[in-house]
Amino acid sequence: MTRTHCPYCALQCAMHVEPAPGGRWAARPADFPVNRGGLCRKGWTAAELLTHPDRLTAPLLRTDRTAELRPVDWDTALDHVAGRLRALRADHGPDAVGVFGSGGLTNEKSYLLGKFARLALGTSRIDYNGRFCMSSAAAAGNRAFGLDRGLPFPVTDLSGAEAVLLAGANPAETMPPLMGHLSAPRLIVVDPRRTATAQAALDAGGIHLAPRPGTDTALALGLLHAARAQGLADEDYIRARTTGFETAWEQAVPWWPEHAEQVTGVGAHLVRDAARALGEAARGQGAYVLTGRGAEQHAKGTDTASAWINLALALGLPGRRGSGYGCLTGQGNGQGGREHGQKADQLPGYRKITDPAAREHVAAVWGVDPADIPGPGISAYELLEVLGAPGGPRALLVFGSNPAVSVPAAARVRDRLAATDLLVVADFVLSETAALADVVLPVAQWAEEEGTMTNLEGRVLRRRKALDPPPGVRTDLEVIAGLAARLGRPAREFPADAGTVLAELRAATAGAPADYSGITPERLEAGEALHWPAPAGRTPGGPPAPATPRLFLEGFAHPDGRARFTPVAHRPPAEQPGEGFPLVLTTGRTMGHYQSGAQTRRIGELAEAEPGAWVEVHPDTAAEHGLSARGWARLTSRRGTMLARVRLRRTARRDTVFAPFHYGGAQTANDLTNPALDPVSRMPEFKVAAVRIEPAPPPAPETAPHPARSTGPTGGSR
Ligand SMILES: Nc1nc2c(c(=O)[nH]1)N[C@H]1C(S)=C(S)[C@@H](COP(=O)(O)OP(=O)(O)OC[C@H]3O[C@@H](n4cnc5c(=O)[nH]c(N)nc54)[C@H](O)[C@@H]3O)O[C@H]1N2
Ligand SMILES: Nc1nc2c(c(=O)[nH]1)N[C@H]1C(S)=C(S)[C@@H](COP(=O)(O)OP(=O)(O)OC[C@H]3O[C@@H](n4cnc5c(=O)[nH]c(N)nc54)[C@H](O)[C@@H]3O)O[C@H]1N2
Ligand code: SF4
Ligand SMILES: [Mo]
Repeated sequence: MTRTHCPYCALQCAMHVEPAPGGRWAARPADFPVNRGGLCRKGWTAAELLTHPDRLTAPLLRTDRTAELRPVDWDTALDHVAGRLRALRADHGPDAVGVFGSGGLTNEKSYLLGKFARLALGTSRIDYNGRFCMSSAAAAGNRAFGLDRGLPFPVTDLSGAEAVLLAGANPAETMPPLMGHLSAPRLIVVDPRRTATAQAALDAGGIHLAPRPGTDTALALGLLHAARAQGLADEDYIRARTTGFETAWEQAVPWWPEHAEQVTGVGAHLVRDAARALGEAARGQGAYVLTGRGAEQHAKGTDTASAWINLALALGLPGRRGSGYGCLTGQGNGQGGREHGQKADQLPGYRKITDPAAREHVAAVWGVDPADIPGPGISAYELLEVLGAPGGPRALLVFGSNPAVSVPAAARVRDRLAATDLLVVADFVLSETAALADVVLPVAQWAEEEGTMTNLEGRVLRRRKALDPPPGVRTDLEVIAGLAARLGRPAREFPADAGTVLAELRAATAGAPADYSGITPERLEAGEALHWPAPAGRTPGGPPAPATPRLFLEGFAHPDGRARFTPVAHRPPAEQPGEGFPLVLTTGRTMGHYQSGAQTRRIGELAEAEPGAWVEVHPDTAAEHGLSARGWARLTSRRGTMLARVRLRRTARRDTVFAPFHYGGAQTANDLTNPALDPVSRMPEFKVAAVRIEPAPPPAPETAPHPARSTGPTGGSR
């Protein structure tokens, strides 16, 4: 029995992995303050994929895109990749190669991948799927507090609060064990849909605000207006701990609740009630404002996150014990993944790639000249959009993402992936993206490797190896090391051992905002609560310097120690419903599937419970468009179409439909979504697209999202 953490979301529930009958493995919940012995359905079934027949166990290669992928040995695969990369670089320069990483990768992998891109490939073109996830909240957090750590406090703090406002988060489905910490007497859920979370709030006497998608900025301005009008702004805190309130307030002045109602559709009385509940809690037992992807995944996501932060600041929440603002990070290592250099503009430890002192520090650790480190690259969608285009990368290496399903305007992006000269995907199954690749590299899964993950509260955790990977499979670190060696880098620069990489990561982040230098294997092994910054060194004559479970209690990370209000104005979504596209499509998650579904669609119990895409529609809207309950519908936006089964919901907004993005083939919600990008974070507008909907015949079997279509030699059908 090995204690480790779940492979999926940022809660990183603790689990034991142990052998089960028939050569299989099982996951059982373990005690840990975050999950308190609970797991969601995905966690319980996570071990099933370890021995799944779809598991890839040999590299796959084709030298011609019209040919089938064929199994080859590792030397053949890696030699081929390195040879092609060298040739493309020689012909088109180092930026002809792009790298696409993931917030699912361990800290060690994120770090080594960033170093690999900059040193072994010499490319600036690296970015990752966290751009689609955390970037707006991270940008807003940096702006307000001078530092971005999703939750600047442990989740257990939430239990003591009197009110918690969740803006665009549905943890009852996306992080079920978190609900155990959301026992505040006043839970306020902001979501266009009556989600399981919104229902839980209502059942417990809380409030559900259901704005039109894309109008959170107006709603947050309305709440700020209502809170101050009711005398609930914390004027002392504003004076002592912040700057910029007056200009931010000017933006809120016109947003009396009746005005906010016109834009958001949320009744003015509810806006006042919610403002009062939150403001009174702030003066009582404490209050929290938490944002999720519903508020952030917009072409104005950074400003919207700022609007929610402004509300929290006006009520005096951040940097106070028992109150606060936080963003609920999503992927398993969504936090650590955004700190260690796979983001286009970043070096390890949250250092800026444009900062000469940062470049110098990291170059010294890497043993290179600062001038050898390329400058900033371009953001995830922009990187994918120019693949194979003049000046764009001609090759792409993908580690831990399935963009063919998960990026906006996905059909267009699949064309770009097909336009590359070389597509290399490291994965443990033949994802939709791997199926398009020239080379697929089969890698080890979570329970087969060592490493560290940083959960949503900034706590660094050990991922432990419970079993050996199947023969023929390598770890991501071994793959990176193997390629670097073939590109002429000395072996010591790219160690494949996670412990060695962590030691280097600690040195590279020493003194940085996300300082991991005190995160030693011994302290991790002892189960110490290591929330970064965790600087090396000892307290005088005593134990190691403490880590930082709670940030900002003494002051914010700006030089003057004050938090910044950001003046934000409401602006409409990039695309409005209108002629030919009368409805708003918003997208997100359902309990039983994870992200692009590459993993969870292969797990029997989950696939049976949620076999295909569905669309949530109000019965009146369904009648108006000729749809019947459980019948199939075709949704069409300016970018593409999808098929989904109709689910009628009386609680839905009449102007909005919702579909999960967990399916591929003809059921790909992202074929419809809008790649309009936020000007600061470069986050796409996943949460608002104008669509029409009509009845449709069921999808043809070959376009159904394969639960487990076996392709390649190692596949098998279930
Ligand atoms: N089951 C499951 N759990 C997961 C994941 C998964 O794929 N499946 N993924 C993990 C990851 S990476 C992430 S990022 C998190 C995401 O976790 P959440 O943020 O909770 O997930 P979403 O479903 O994307 O979005 C939350 C809600 O936003 C609402 N919403 C849509 N538009 C708007 C809007 O304009 N304003 C507001 N206020 N709300 C809006 C949607 O109706 C949805 O219910 O979940 C993590 N956990
Ligand atoms: N419409 C819509 N689209 C969205 C969103 C939305 O709300 N709506 N949310 C966005 C968000 S928040 C996110 S985070 C993205 C996520 O979307 P993706 O980036 O596609 O994430 P996953 O589906 O988790 O893809 C992970 C892939 O990598 C593999 N994998 C998992 N772990 C590892 C590993 O350690 N190493 C390697 N080499 N491979 C691994 C898995 O098998 C899988 O094929 O989707 C975004 N897309
Ligand atoms: S809530 Fe997240 S970490 Fe916990 S078991 Fe479910 S998927 Fe895993
Ligand atoms: Mo995410």
